[in-house]
Amino acid sequence: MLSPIGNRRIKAKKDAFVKLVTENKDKPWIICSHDNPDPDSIASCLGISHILGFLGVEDRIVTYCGEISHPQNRAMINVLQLRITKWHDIEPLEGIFVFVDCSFGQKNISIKEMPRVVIDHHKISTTNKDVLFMHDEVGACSTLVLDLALLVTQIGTVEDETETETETLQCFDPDEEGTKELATALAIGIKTDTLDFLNETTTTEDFQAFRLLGRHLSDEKLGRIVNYEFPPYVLDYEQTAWKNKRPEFQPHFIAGLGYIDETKSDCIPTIADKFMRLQGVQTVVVYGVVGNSIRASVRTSSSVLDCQTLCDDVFGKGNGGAKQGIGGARVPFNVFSPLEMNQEDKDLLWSLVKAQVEGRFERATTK
Ligand SMILES: [Mn+2]
Repeated sequence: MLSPIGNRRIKAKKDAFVKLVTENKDKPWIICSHDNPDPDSIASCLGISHILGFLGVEDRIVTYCGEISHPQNRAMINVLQLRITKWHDIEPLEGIFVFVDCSFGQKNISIKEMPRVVIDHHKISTTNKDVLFMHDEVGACSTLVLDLALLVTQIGTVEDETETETETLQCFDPDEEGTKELATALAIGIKTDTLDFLNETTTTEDFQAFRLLGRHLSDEKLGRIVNYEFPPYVLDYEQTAWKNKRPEFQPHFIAGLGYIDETKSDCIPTIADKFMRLQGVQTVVVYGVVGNSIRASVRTSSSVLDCQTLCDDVFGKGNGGAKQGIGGARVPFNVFSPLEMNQEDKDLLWSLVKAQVEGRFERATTK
């Protein structure tokens, strides 16, 4: 048997979780990610589904709202052949809801059902006595889910010709089919949510979990996901960004991409990350108009610029968030929807957006 990671809070709630599942194993279980799932929430949902299956729940579904648009996340789903269904595509379901990598009453989950279980690693402000919270502030939800999978065991029987023996089966079993894929998913969840272990929320438990997973994952599949293929439009937009750059702001970099289709909006963070690697660049803002709002990715490694302040200064307080030099913003146009404008008005709007954003950026970086 593999040793658990040793998170005390997960251990303390394990029995209550197993009891709840066992008592309700004949009901449907609905495992919900936050909106726009990331690798950590996808892997954690998959892990919870695996644990429920081990405990005898047959009817279970993993679901989400929003989009899975980042090419790496799509690669993860394809390479590992994960089954995850859009909330809108499933029949209205009655059953037991589990919220994963998020809690209820938050902006980042559009599913409004009340969960019976919450498993999360973010700060949680809401509580409810009817909800089983499995929570601790570690670097990734995947770390907590792996620990739970290592803690959950069952007595099974093995038969041979002469006798029946009982043995303890562990939910996370490297010899079981599908464990390699689960281990690969959880490893990517930890790797991305901790920003390769550089994020200040990273704990020793995240390292420990990753080390254990490293022994049981598929190297080949991990490689295909880490070095994911990206769609050609990323290069098109990269070219636009390069052409629209404002060299006079060096070492700060800003580029507008114009109007971007919702399904291609992942190119904004992808390009921002790439341009941060440019020699001499300290700050990057890449922005465009997606649907009914301006969307931006903000990055800085500058010792004098604070990423949150930069987001606030350029895009307005309350329209963006940042931590650890990585941020983003979304500024809605409200009733003035570019989607309903003619080309002339759209062109006018874009030049206005560009002048405002870049003017504010100049003031924010030179103050
Ligand atoms: Mn997470």
